[in-house]
Amino acid sequence: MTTIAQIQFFPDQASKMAGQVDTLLVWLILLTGAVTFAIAAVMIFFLAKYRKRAAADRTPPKAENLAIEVTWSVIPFFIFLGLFGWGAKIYFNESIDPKNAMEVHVVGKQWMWKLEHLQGKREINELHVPLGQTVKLVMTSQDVIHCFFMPAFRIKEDVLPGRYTTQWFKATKAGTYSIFCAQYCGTNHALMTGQVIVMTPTDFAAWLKTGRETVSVAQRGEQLFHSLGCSGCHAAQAAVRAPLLEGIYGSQVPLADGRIVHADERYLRDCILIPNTQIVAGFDPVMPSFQGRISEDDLFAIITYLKSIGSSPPEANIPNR
Ligand code: HEC
Ligand SMILES: [Cu+2]
Repeated sequence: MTTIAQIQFFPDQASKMAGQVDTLLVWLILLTGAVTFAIAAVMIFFLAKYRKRAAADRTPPKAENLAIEVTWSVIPFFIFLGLFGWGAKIYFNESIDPKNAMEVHVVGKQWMWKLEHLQGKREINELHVPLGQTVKLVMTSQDVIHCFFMPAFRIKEDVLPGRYTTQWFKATKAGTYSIFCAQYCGTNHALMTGQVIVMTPTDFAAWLKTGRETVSVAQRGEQLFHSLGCSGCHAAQAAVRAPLLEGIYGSQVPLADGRIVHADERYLRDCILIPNTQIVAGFDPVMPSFQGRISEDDLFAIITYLKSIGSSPPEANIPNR
């Protein structure tokens, strides 16, 4: 149970980003607070000065003072525009796709978080991560809208059915921090919590080896790629003319309708579930939809496999076993 003494004014700061967000927030509170108090002070002053019984001079002033009016408009304008710029900078920094990140898959469902590391290790309501390593979460929901919220890293992002959303963080302090679902998602929403456990890289490597033996997500994806029949069309020697998928991730794909799209996780997902919405230029729309035939876990695995086959030639892609 949380006691009064444990309630913190600010949650732990477990990343650099957390400090940046807090500094901005403190400045925002100070500035808006200063404006609020200044206006209140002037109001109270005039209330007292011109109260009914006071013998104050009540003739309306004749002069308008342009200089004062311009000053009190322009200075706050630039101050608050500056705050906006500062906030936007942090926001964009949080929104970019991080480089060299360790990826973790997150599936929200009523009422738990299912997480999977690329090595194949799975967790429920717990996320183990190494200290000092950028972690990218690729998230989706199996049912309703959830929201993956980790206050100690000041990040929060909706987790939506039928779509991938991402967020990233880099822990700078070992420890155990809370995970919440921050979007009301039904009866047990309040119980949809978990923990991030930040460990030293060595401890993390040891932790990954615990539990039962797992195949990597990419390997599982490769097996699915064959068992679901994708390779029947997408292999180099296939009878159907379909695009080769080596190096597809991160590339620019020209579509039949003239658009050029960036092949990210979202694009690959849509190609598999709703292929008719984006036909690759120069190919016939013969790919069947796999909607309803593939679980979110398996879809993640196939996409991870497609990402892993990079831009190298196909024969170099036999994963080490
Ligand atoms: C019947 C043959 C066929 C099967 C089976 C098939 N595809 Fe396709 N796929 C195609 C064709 C043809 C295209 C190009 C036209 C289009 O975009 O729909 C395509 C396009 C794609 C694209 C977009 C490629 C690009 O260059 O942007 C991806 C990704 C993809 N398929 C993945 C898969 C996966 C994963 C599976 C298995 C779950 C699969 N396909 C099964 C025929 C097939
Ligand atoms: Cu939820």
